[in-house]
Amino acid sequence: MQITITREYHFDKLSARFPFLEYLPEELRRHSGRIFNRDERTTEDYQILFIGKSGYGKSSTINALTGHNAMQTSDIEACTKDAFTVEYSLNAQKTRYLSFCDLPGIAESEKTDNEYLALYENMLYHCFCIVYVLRADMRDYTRDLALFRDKLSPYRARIVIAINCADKAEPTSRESTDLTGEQIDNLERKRSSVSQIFHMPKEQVIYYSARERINLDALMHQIYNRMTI
Ligand SMILES: Nc1nc2c(ncn2[C@@H]2O[C@H](COP(=O)(O)OP(=O)(O)OP(=O)(O)O)[C@@H](O)[C@H]2O)c(=O)[nH]1
Ligand SMILES: [Mg+2]
Repeated sequence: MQITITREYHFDKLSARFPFLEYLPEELRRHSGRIFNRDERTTEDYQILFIGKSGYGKSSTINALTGHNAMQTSDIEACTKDAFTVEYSLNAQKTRYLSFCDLPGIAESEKTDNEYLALYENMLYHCFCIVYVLRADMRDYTRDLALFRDKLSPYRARIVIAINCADKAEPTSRESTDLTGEQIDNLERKRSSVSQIFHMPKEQVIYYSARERINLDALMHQIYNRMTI
């Protein structure tokens, strides 16, 4: 499996969307990134990995955060089969990059899981943040908990548990795309229960909707916090 760079932009494009990221390039200077060979250059990459079950919205989340439909998504079948990135150059010399890395989903089949988990392991070690995607309308965490136990436990401080599909939280409303007070109450309860079940601090659990562009600031803010610990 290889990493394909789908899009490349200057970091200004991202900080225009999320102004609180302004000092991220400076703060990341304290750390060395992953050495990456691209074309004839060697660069330092600061990688954010998106992990979770197939169809939970990893690719949609990268599209929502970056504001570009760079990643393919699918309503029907397992979609992402390789590692794909959207990258932001952090300096004028283009030697340092912030990278949003989309990975294939787990729990599609045992065969693909074995293949993908080997890929994850290789990438986890070097990454700066793991966005672990769950869904607001799902509550079977068996596979996710096994992955946390077997592969992710050394990286807990770097993880954001991202509860996607907040628009599908009950009671759903057809009238508006804004969340109702009752939905927000239920999403807050979900945050607390996920935080307990996964033994993660509540601040590292965020709900949002990639489709309806709800709460993306909170998600990006928590990614920023995890990258700069
Ligand atoms: N209602 C709702 N649907 C969403 C949201 N985010 C993603 N989806 C839908 O969920 C489906 C799967 O999304 P993808 O982004 O392809 O999921 P993925 O996790 O990348 O899937 P794999 O590549 O197979 O691992 C698509 O039909 C999306 O439109 C959301 O916030 N709300
Ligand atoms: Mg995908």
